[in-house]
Amino acid sequence: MKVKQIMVKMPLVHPFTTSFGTQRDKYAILIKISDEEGNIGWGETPLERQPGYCYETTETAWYIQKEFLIPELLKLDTLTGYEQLSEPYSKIRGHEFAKSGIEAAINTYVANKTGKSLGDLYGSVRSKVPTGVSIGIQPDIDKLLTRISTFLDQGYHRIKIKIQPGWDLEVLKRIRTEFGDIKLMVDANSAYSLNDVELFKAMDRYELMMIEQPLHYQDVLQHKKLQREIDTPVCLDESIHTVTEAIEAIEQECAQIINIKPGRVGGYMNAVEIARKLGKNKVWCGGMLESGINRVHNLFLQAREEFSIPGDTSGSNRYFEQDIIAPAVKVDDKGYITLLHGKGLGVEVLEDKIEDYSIRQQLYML
Ligand code: OSB
Ligand code: MG
Repeated sequence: MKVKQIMVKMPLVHPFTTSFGTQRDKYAILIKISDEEGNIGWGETPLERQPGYCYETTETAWYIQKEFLIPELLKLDTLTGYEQLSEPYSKIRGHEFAKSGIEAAINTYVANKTGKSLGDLYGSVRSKVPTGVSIGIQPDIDKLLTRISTFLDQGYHRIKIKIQPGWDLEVLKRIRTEFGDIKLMVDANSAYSLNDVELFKAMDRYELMMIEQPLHYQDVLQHKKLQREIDTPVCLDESIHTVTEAIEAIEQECAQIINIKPGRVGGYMNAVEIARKLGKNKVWCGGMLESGINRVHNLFLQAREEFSIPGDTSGSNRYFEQDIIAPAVKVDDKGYITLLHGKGLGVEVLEDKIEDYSIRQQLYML
């Protein structure tokens, strides 16, 4: 068995600004597993260069995979599933995104080898999924309104805008005036505190689907205090890293909804478990500006029945001039993405395009 780590840098067609910074390129680690019989599997660890969204970065994940995760994988004689690694990986604390890239590659490898679609592994039941778009902070409100209008014209089912102090109530007022009762939500990426309760109360009038991660990235309990004060559902993103944390946050009424990012919760099987345990209307699938590889994984996850809320998985062209899969992910004019239930990923991985984006590669074998 061979394992390849590939660091890619993919230029974004539009800069993506959140309360923690601006990204102009998508960095990710691609993982390719291959064996002597020619079976292969692709996965991705989508992260950033800076520890802005979370403490993991592309470099910490590269290191954790190289030093700890890949050596354990190479010890296996035959690879049959990620559960073979749960014991050794449980001794490596945190680093969920690093683990999830390996997991995604193993899932694709196992699907390919057994002639199944990834959808069979993830329990997909739908052939197409409704989708939304996450729009970063723009230089001014008019630019934001233009962008929203473009995405609505393209069919997207719901609009998520990033907010931060000074870019919140006034922006929402303008959006409601311009676009009426579109499906709308906000993501604060932890830019506020409990001192801002009045501001969130004032947000209730805009009938948002939810407010994502308003408070500190490590906090859960203060979100409960906020949720008690407002009608709009609170959704947690940054604060949730495990299946248990997701279940507890909902049970303890700290939030009403969890944004499941498979990478943030240690992989797709954990994501499936959270969805199974919480059920419909409590979960949806977020994104990390993934390349086509994990974009397809995310789509198969969302084809499960629990994912009734449109996710952040937009079409490839919303992020990249040229994606690394063919066909690229496409949103139809009704805002749906149709899944391709072939073997494994169900799409072709364009290795020549990956070479164009590659900035570093390392091959491992015993
Ligand atoms: O908070 O959901 C987030 C992108 C990078 C880091 C954090 C977040 C996001 C997004 C974009 O909102 C989701 C996507 O389009 O993939
Ligand atoms: Mg978020």
